[in-house]
Order: sequence, then structure tokens, then C-alpha cells
Amino acid sequence: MPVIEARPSAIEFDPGSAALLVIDMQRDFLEPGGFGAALGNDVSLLGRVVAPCRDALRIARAAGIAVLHTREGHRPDLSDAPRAKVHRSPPGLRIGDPGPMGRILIRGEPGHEIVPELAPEPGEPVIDKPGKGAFYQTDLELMLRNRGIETLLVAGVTTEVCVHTTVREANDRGLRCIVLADCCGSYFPEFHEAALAMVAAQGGIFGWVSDVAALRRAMGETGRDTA
Ligand code: TIU
Repeated sequence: MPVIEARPSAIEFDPGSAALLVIDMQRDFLEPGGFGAALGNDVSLLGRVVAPCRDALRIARAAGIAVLHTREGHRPDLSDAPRAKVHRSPPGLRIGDPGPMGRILIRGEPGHEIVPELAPEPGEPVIDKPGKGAFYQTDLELMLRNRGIETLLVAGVTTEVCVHTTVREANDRGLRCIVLADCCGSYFPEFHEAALAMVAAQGGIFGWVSDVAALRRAMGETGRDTA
């Protein structure tokens, strides 16, 4: 079985019972005028994550590792959007308000789509979630159990918000989480680092931290990706 170098220790995993979970790589978080920007963030910080995520997707697909994607967003009538969440942005920049990529964080709008470089391939499930955690009010757990998934390779944004919440949820459900550090990003570099440190601390209290180069080596590939 492949072994991937990671913190706090290398870990063995079976590609047949592993899945790459790509979290919320949506235009709403990565491009100007979306939800991330509406919250006051510098969205340009997240662009560097796209190329490593593309590498991870290519490696996983080639290795037969299942791939799943998530998107954070709400129904057009906002019936699944907590008022407390909607009211946290200033009027005019709230969930459901019109923006350059359509209504902010609303399913079906251009801003809600995954960035084209990381577009899901046919057969790869896309889980629409109303919250930060990918297990909350979704059928992700059922899908993973039906596929016999035991290990999650985790990528996406943002490290300390949706990635961390999802890793915590997954860890409590008995899944082994390997967070790919360079495939995750934050509007706050210091939070990114702290969030990764929290995962691997205490002997791996929430999981393991690795990167896309280690994944490539674990899958027996050599050389560098050019994506
Ligand atoms: N604001 C922020 O850092 N993140 C989110 O609102 N959602 C995700 O992390 N996907």
C-alpha cells in the first residue's frame, strides 16, 4: 500500500478506499465581487491554490482515487440561509444580493460555480452545502460510506473555516484526514499555518498534514507538474 509522507508521521492508505475532497473552490471565494470579497477579504490570496489543486485532481484521477467536490451556497429563496449568516455582511453585500457574478452565494449563479480549472469531471459528485462543514445537512457521509471510503485527502478553501470544520466533522466520523497543505488557502496566511498546525498537533489530533508533491511520490509518480 502507498505510504504518504506527512506530519506528524507518514501514513499508509489504500487508494481504493480514499477520496480527494475539494472544498469550495468556487468563484465566490476566489474572484472579486463574490462572497469572500463581500466579507472584506483580499481574494487574490487564494489564487495560488488553484495549480496545486489541479495537480492533486490529476494525480487522484490517474490513481483511481475517488474525487468529490463541495460548494457552499444557498437556495434562491434563502430558505436554507440562517438570518444570522445573512446579516453578517453589510446591506448590499449580503448573501442573495446582486453582484458582478450574480446573486452572492446563491446556487445556480455564476459566482457559485467551481473555478473552470478545477471543474468536476462526469461522475464526480458535487455536494452543495449550506454551512461551513461538508457533513452538515448534506448526504456526503452516506456517499462516503456507500463507497467504502476510509481516508480523505482534503483540499480547498479556506483552511481555517470550511476545510477545518469539515476535517473536524470527518475525524469524529472515523475518517482519516490527510490535509494537503499547498492545496488549501486562507485570506489570512497566519490562520492557514495555525489551522494546519492544529490538525497535526498532539500526535495528529484531527489528522495528518501533507502536500501534493508527497501525494505524487506516494502514487509512484516522478517529476513536477506543470499545471
Ligand atoms: N470566510 C471564509 O473564510 N470562508 C467561508 O466563508 N467559507 C469557506 O471557507 N468555504
